[in-house]
Amino acid sequence: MLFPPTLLNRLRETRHLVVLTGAGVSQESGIPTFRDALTGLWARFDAEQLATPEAFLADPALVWGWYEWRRGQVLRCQPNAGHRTIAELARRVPRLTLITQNVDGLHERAGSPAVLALHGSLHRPHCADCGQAHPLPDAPSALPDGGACLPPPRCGACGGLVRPGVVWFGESLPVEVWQAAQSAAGACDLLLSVGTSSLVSPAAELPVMAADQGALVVQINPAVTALNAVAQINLRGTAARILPELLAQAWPDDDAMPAPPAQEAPCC
Ligand code: BV8
Ligand code: ZN
Repeated sequence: MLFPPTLLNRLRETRHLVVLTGAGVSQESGIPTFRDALTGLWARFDAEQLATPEAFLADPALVWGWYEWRRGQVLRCQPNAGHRTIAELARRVPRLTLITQNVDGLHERAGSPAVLALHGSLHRPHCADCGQAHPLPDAPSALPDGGACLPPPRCGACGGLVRPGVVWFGESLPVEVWQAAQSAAGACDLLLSVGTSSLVSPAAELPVMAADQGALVVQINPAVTALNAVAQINLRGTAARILPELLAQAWPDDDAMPAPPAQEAPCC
């Protein structure tokens, strides 16, 4: 795919690039997106039902089991060329703010420095009562492929239930992270939205904020989304295919992307 020269010029000349990612950027690492139907024990639920404080209250072992199952899946996966290109982009432009809706930690594993994780992380659980951080064993407890209910651990400080360190539907985002994301969207000259359906707020407001203050908004997604109406440029394709190509066309002379780790293949 040959990219429009305006895009390549803007990428080379950007003073402040914002990259906003969703589940689609991790799809080629083998992690299903939120639109993909849940499997195994969770097949009878949709993610938006399970990712709520109400669901955890109603059945802590079901929800904790789901998050430990997802953490296991993520730990068996590798960042893909999309994650790695975003990390490389940060070395090519004066300022890059990476904002993600993902809780998988693959951007950090790909070498991206400060990641604004709007919706928290699978790897940072804490007590639901006193908030005390709860260290997790690296390897999640062995769960059958289809998943299983797993009682959450108890807090070492107050004995309360430990919950996943993610933002559930109906919960507000971490204030500092959201404020930093808003100010970046309000100050950038170029915003790349990669692999998000732009259905979840307030994250979906960020590209609109950027467009309203004059930034060029570019979407990378194999499907049409609500963002097609906002973005000036819509690149139809997958993150791990389009991003490396975009970098190579913007900086044709620079040495190519760092080689991917040998064993890169979708894990699950
Ligand atoms: C809040 C962590 C204040 C947990 C997540 C009614 C109308 C409007 C809004 C609301 C409403 N009712 C409630 C709300 C607010 C609600 C909301 O937006 N609901 C939506 C569903 C309508 N938002 C909230 O509750 C937020 N908090 O508003 O607080 C408040 C407080 C009290 C009361 C009211 C308000 C909190 C939202 C955060 C929830 N937590 N995750 C966990 O992970 O388990 S959200 C979770 O879902 C993800 O983090 C992500 O944000 C979202 C999924 O979206 P995407 O990442 O975009 O993924 P999706 O699968 O949808 O799409 C993937 C895309 O990738 C597709 O377009 C596909 O085509 C593309 N793709 C696929 N493969 C590839 C690809 N692209 C590139 N390459 C590929 N290979
Ligand atoms: Zn506690």
